[in-house]
Amino acid sequence: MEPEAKWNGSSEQVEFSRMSPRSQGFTKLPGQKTCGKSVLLFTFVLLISVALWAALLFLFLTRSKEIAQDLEKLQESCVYHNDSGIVTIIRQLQMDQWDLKNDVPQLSKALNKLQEDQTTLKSKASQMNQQLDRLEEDRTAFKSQVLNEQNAATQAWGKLQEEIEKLWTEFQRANGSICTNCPENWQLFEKKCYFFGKEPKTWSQAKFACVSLQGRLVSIKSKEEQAFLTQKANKKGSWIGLRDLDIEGEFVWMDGSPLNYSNWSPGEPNNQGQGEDCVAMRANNGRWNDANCRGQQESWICEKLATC
Ligand code: MMA
Ligand code: CA
Repeated sequence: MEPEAKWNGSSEQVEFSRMSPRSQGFTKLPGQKTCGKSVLLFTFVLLISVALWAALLFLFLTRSKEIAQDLEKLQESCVYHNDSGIVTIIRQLQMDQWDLKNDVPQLSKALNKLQEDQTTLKSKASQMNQQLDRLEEDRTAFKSQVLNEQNAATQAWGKLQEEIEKLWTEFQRANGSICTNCPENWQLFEKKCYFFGKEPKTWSQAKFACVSLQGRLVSIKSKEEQAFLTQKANKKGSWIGLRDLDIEGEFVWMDGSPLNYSNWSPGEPNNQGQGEDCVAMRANNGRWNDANCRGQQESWICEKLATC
């Protein structure tokens, strides 16, 4: 910068630029003095620029040497760093990879073993399932066998009781201690005779009809007697001798005995409409229902003791 400023700002330069166009150029220089000055100036400028160029070259060379040294150092440091850091990591990774490679056969062996175990367990599970199914079948079969045997035993026991009853009745009859005579149109069951009304009546009408036949509306004391009456009623709704006239819900037989055996229809007695105090056997199955005493039933059943 400095040499340039000197060059531009010099008095010779100013003077040179003030010269007329005719006086410019060496050949037409007006005097010896002016030519000498210019040569001096030119030489001086040349020297200065050579010096400057030399300085610049020197600076450039020095700087590039420094840069080269720096680069070398940097390279060395990189290499050094590579060795101690990245290379170590790479080595570690390689070792890990090696270890893993070593582990692979063991792992695949273990996997195979596990697969075998799984297969074995699966087959064992299916065997156990089969066994369980068989056991379940056996249990069901055994249960139904037990139930069958139980039913058979109950039936046998019932039959045996019937047989004993019959034998006992026969024995009493033979002995003369049991009466088996019933009037015409009355039917004998054990010690009693039964009459089955042929026309519809209210409960009171039925009661009087029985009395007029020297009997009373039937009292049922056992399931055997009930079975006999259900069968003989022949699918007709029939009044029986049971009512709760005095105390609601307290049913009493016409013979004055309490209600021990009963054969109510499901949901009965329900005293429907608060007006059901008399009991009838249902037509379809003979089971009992409390009904309105003033309503009619197709039939009614009287009883009396058999005579000798
Ligand atoms: C009838 C009547 C009742 C009996 C009910 C059962 C609707 O009334 O027979 O005495 O309890 O049926 O549903
Ligand atoms: Ca009822």
